[in-house]
Parts: sequence; structure tokens; C-alpha cells
Amino acid sequence: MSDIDQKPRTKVRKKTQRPRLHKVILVNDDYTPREFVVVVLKGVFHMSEDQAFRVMVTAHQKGVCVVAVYTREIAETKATEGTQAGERAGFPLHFTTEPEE
Ligand code: TYC
Repeated sequence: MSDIDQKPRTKVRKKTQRPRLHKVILVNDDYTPREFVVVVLKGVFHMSEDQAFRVMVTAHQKGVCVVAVYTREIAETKATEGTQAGERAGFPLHFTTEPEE
């Protein structure tokens, strides 16, 4: 008998592994105009006026609001785009990301 180990070296996974999703979170501040926040949400996250307004008001009242969930790289890119749109206009608008449980 050969003493070569014939056992498979990789484990077979039963389910397809899906990438973990990350939340994009809008953070409230005292300086960015409400209308500007709505414009950014519409432009970066393709929201309707109504959706964008609701998300903006939720962040304004509660301090933060989840905007959307994406794979990590897309979430980080969108958060950066939104934050940079604020920076270009001289506002401290800030988006952050957080992995979903
Ligand atoms: N709090 C801001 C104001 O009163 C509006 C605002 C809402 C800013 C949500 C940021 O994420 C934000 N002008």
C-alpha cells in the first residue's frame, strides 16, 4: 500500500459563502444644510426626494441613520463619495461604514 496521504486537503463547504454586507451610515452635524444632505443622498445613493428627505430627518433627529447596505468595497466608496461632496462644499457632512452582524 502506498503511504501517500490520499485525503482531500480542502474542506467542502455545504453552502455558497456570501460576502459580509456593510452599512453606510449618515452622521448628523450642526452645520450642513438639510437641502444639501438631501442632494447628496439623491446623487450618491440614487434615492428619491422623499426617501432622501426621510433619511436626512432621521439622522437629524437621532444622530445617525443607515442609508444602505453593500459589499465592503462599495460601501466604503459610497461613504467616501458622500463625505467628499460635503468637503468640496465646505461642510462637515460625514458618512461612515460598519459591518452587519
Ligand atoms: N442638522 C443639520 C441642520 O440642522 C442637517 C443635517 C441632517 C446634517 C443630517 C447632517 O447627516 C445630517 N442643518
